[in-house]
Amino acid sequence: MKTALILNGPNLNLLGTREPAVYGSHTLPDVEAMCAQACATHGFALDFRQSNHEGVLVDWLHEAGRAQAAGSLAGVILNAGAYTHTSVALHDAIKGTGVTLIELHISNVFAREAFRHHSYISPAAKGVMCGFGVNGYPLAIAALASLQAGA
Ligand code: CA2
Repeated sequence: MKTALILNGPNLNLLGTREPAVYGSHTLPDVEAMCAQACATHGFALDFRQSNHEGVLVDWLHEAGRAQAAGSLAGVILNAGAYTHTSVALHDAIKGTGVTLIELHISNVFAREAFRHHSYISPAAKGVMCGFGVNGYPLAIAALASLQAGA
């Protein structure tokens, strides 16, 4: 069974505590439970992580690249939070490892402030999903399953 690695960036540990109009009222543990359900449906093992530190996310992407090369990882779903809009290091880590990655955002970043319209992740991602609330997480897992199936 291959693993789906779900990485969450800065401040996503605050999910459900503030800004419910933008991000909804589910907490990150709620999201992890939704992902566990979706992974069970699609035959993936789940590895779900969050960090507020850019370098930790870079290290996790390197680990993911090695795991995918070894055949144990299906791919990564990354909600890089605000690092989406700032991080050349995350862009380079995705490109450098060649890992299959789906970029995910809870909110529709294109309907928000202009500084959220540019992503350093998108050019290195296989696909991008945003604006579906936390339901985007299980939807991205389904997308990863369709990529695995060659669809
Ligand atoms: O919509 C998304 O998922 C974002 O990646 C969330 C980031 C934001 O910087 C991106 O532009 C879009 C922010 C995550 C912070 O989440 C919070 C949740 C609740 C309370 C405070 C922050």
